Amino acid sequence: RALEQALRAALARQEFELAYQPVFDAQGRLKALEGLARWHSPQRGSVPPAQFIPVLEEAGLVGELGLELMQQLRRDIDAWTDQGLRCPPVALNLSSHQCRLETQRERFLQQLDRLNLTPQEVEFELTETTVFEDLDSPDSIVRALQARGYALAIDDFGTGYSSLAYLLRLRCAKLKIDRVFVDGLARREDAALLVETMVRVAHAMDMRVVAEGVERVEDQQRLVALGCDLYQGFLLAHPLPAQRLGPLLRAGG
Ligand code: G
Ligand code: G
Ligand code: MN
Ligand code: NA
Repeated sequence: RALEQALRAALARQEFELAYQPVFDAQGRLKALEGLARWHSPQRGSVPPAQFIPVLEEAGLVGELGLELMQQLRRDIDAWTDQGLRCPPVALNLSSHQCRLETQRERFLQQLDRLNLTPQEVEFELTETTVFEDLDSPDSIVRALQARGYALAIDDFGTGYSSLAYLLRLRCAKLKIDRVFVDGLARREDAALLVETMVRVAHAMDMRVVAEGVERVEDQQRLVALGCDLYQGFLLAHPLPAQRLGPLLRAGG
């Protein structure tokens, strides 16, 4: 495919960057960042990850992207540090396709070591496809990350068919409630009931709850009332390029 060829070239030319979406607590303090892949192609312009991640996955290249983004993260953290800025932990998304092969898992862990990305600096977001396939493998990347002290978050919670089952198989630090439950929450009693239940379950298992896709003040107010811990969404901040995070990081978290 033409797109696949273009993506191979883009990886070789290091055309991918991370954008960082801030995550805040109810008092508006910066608590985390989510790193999101961005491809600025000279030929195609900005291509959304929803278009290129599946192609990279199919082509067996999403692991390469992951390694590249870790390097990008190291550079960005170093640049912030040089400017006297301190950043909260940055969460990277982990795709099931990037840890299928033992060689991929080894390269992933080696890259973390080589770049000296510590658990204070980086966390990982997993979806249930990632978790279940991986946990069945004898040298699971997810277990290896946990053993090394990296915080894990369950992403897009509530949208898969087996979300509750994996709470039993893996202890994570954070649970990220998918935006389908957050959108219009203030006017939807059914959604509010589900969010309330998810918060109760998460807290009982000693997890912090992150609401994703917060777009309205009234929805956030409802989330606060329901006991969510952290908030992420266009209402609060869009994903930003590293150079534009300065003022936020200076304000401190
Ligand atoms: O970045 P949004 O802005 O469009 O991201 C769309 C989707 O792509 C999300 O589901 C997100 O988890 C996924 N995504 C973004 N960046 C990465 C990445 O670096 N690795 C993986 N595996 N998925 C990513
Ligand atoms: O699947 P994941 O949770 O990693 O997806 C993150 C995606 O959600 C990114 O594409 C990001 O740009 C997008 N996103 C972040 N905040 C909002 C929001 O408030 N509304 C919507 N619709 N998308 C959001
Ligand atoms: Mn995510
Ligand atoms: Na998500």
